[in-house]
Amino acid sequence: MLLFSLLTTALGAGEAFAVTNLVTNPGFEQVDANGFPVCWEKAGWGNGTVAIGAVPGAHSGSKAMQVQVTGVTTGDDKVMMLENATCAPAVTAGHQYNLALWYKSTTPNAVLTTFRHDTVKGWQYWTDLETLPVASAYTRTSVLTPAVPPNTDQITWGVSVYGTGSVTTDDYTMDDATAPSGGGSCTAGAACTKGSWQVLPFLNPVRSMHAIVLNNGKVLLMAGSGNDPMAFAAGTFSSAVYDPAAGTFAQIPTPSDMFCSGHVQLADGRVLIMSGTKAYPAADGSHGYEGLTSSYVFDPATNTYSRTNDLNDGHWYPSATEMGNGDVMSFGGLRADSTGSVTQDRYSAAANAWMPMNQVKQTWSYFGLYPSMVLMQDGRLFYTGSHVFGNGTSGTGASIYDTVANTITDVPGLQSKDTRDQSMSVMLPPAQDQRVMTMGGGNVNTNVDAGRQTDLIDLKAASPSYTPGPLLPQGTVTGGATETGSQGKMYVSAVLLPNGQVFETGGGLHNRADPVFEASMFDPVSNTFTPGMATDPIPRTYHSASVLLPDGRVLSVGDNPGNGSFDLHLSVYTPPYLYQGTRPQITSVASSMWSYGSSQKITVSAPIVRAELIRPAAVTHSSDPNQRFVDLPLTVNTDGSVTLHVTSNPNIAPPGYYMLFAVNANGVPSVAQWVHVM
Ligand SMILES: [Cu+2]
Repeated sequence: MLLFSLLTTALGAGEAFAVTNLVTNPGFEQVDANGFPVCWEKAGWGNGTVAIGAVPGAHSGSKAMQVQVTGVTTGDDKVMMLENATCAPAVTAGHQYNLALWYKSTTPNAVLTTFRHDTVKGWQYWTDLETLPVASAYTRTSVLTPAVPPNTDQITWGVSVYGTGSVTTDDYTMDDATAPSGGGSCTAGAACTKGSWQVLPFLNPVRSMHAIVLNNGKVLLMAGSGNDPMAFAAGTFSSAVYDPAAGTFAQIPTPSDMFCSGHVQLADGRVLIMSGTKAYPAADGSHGYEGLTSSYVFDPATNTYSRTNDLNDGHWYPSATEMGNGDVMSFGGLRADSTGSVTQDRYSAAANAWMPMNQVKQTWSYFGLYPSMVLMQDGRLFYTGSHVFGNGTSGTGASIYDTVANTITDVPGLQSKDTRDQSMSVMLPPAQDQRVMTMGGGNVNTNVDAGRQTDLIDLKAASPSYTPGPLLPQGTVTGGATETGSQGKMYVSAVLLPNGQVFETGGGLHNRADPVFEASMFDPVSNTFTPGMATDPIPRTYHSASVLLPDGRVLSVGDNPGNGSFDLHLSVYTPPYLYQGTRPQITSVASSMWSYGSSQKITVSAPIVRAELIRPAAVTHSSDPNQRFVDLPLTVNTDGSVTLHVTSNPNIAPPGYYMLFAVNANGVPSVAQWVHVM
């Protein structure tokens, strides 16, 4: 099979360009175990008798595809590209496409038909483009589509036969007529460099402050009582699973108040949830928020929670970090009596249970609320200094915990440790480089202006220390005023993108007030921000979250200002890379079970220059210490397939499900495929 199939089309006055063919397996040469061409499907309805499959007598190569129909009086039978994220050609709304194929036909009742994938409504019929005249010898037909309708990200097409006869087709081609240079010539105006936001036409059914991307591409939105004392008093706890592909929600029975719990995906793809709210503060001031000791596992396969054994201590606002062996360590938060927890809890992957107190090493140190604890390549944990509610911890405000020696060592260099409340820390791409960045932050108690400071650290250094990074770009606040001086943001969202950049969005200037409308891209290679990305029209301050979707876009949810309301709008950011020409597609993954140190073979629709694994988000309160981008060094084989080299270090890529992206030279990523690293 010709993987990087290029077709030369005459454009204009004899000018020839090499144009990328968007069709996967365009000549049917690649077949599955049953001999049926991969990335193609039989479709249709009605009463005819039909035979559809690969046949010899190809226009080129050894296989063609034939539809042979007898006795049809109602309905049709089709040969079409498979309607899935991998096989269906990706398109850009507003663009037109040249579709062409070779065919022979004995029936006048055959048309070239198209279907489109609506980002809200799913797959649906688009239009019939052309009737194919009867032809006894191979004939080429070519047609230009209308402009692709809004909200369309993929199309499929093929031949539909609605009368008796046979049609044989081969050598399909499709290219973007709007961007004939095949990438780099963006026609989407400002979106070409800034990206664009879409506020979805439906609302989040729950007041969720927790967003967890599941290994089926859906998003678990957990609210619990949703920071609503009335819901807590009524025992009304909620969560929902959002399906970005269908634009639908499933409401999930929620057995406990998971508001302000901790969460992380386990190695098997289930989500471990720990603690939550035992009590809101008492009206008489006799106690503050109290943390549950209960813990649950959410199973994406059944959309159900099941209870585990209890934690050794309450942890309201805990951290949760998956370790290289699949265990989960949890620190900080508030106990059942509302005081700070100094108990380290550890969930054993082998036992599928929280370990008894006497089996977990203890330092009896208080790491605060939602302390961001990042797993280092040597198995130690880096407390970045990102936390929630007030000042940083004593000392330098950042530290390294050696889980084996059971020692805590202060890390120097974090700027303004007491105004990093609801800053966000991310391990920068690639995880192999072991660099962490901490962005922004404020202080809900002093309520000073949130800051612009960022800090960078190289955890591979013998004695890691933070160094100041570039200042966060400034945006506008309430009323459209431009930020000045040292004004920045807390409630920062930082999302690792498949092109290796970090998208920074949302936030606010003060405690549950004054949303900042600003978004930027951070490039870990040049250590610079590109300011001026399109801004989310919805404020995203306290209890907001942003996550990378498997399609390469970013979903933002939540906002819980000081008046107690909760913004239920969802918005989706389309980064500039999705306007830079056609997307490469991962057309096959030899195995979806990946072991450490292995080599993995994939095929792609067009040349790629980079591939990586991105761990799905599990974010709340600007805290997702497990977020990481694991580079996959690649080899392009002589047959055009690509071999990816998987890290041998589970501390670089803790076990679990990852989104596999392939990226072309324009920085355009594929849609992700899920792989299971064990
Ligand atoms: Cu909160």
